[in-house]
Amino acid sequence: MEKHTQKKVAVINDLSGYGRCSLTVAIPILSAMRIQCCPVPTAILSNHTGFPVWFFDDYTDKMISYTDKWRELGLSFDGIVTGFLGSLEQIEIVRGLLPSLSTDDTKLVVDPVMGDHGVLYPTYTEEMCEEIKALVSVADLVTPNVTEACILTGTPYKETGFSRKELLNLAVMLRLMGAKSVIITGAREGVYYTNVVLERGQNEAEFVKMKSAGEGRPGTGDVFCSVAAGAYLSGKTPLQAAEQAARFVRDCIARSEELEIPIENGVCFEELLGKLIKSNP
Ligand code: PXL
Repeated sequence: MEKHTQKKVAVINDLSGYGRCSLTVAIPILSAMRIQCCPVPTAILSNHTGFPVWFFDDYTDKMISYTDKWRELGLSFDGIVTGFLGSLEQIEIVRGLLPSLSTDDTKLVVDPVMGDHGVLYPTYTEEMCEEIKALVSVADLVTPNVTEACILTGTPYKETGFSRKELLNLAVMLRLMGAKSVIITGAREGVYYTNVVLERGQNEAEFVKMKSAGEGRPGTGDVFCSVAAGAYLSGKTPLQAAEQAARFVRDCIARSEELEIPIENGVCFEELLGKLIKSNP
């Protein structure tokens, strides 16, 4: 028996070599939060799909053999975090993998990475949107942005102007689909970004409001999900997790503006990893 209290998390997400998203964000952030991060790659890309061109190598047909070895080794995880999934079949495979990576205490965090600003990512299809609902239905915590929450619940998207009641309804619908706790990220309210938190068993949502520190950037959803998942898996409540994640994303955007990082390069979260280390002693 190993004498440690460190948490161990399997992160099912893509490896995009350039642009700061998915695994290149999750691994350093979870590590800084003192969590052992074990990646399961879903695809390998040269860079994220917000650039005009990219190389995309789908990893679907390797994922079962890859995780079979973990099963043979008897590995299980305190948490499983899923992010960008590259094909319909892959979503089915991920659903099938969950039991072999889990114990009764494993928490599943699903970031249904599908799109932003009302538009699906180029590799995402309508069929995949349907299939991801099945993954959402078994999640302990889901972290969609407003676009993803709208797609999942069949709600017409608008860039801004959702009322608090409409945001609560979106979260309630996601919980009715089966997700235990819900954080909807990045609803625009004037110069603020509001995150909607509906915790397990609660009827009222909490709203975590942060003043925008600059333009939205790719990968901020991945940064948010990684910090929120790290906090949640360390025993914080979804509300505390959302507060820590929202603050961190805001600070990352502010620093990226200061350093004049091009928008498509995401946020320079590396500059702020020290904060995460200090906040999780
Ligand atoms: O940040 C979400 C994301 C994840 N993975 C890939 C992406 C994107 C967004 O563009 O392209 C490959």
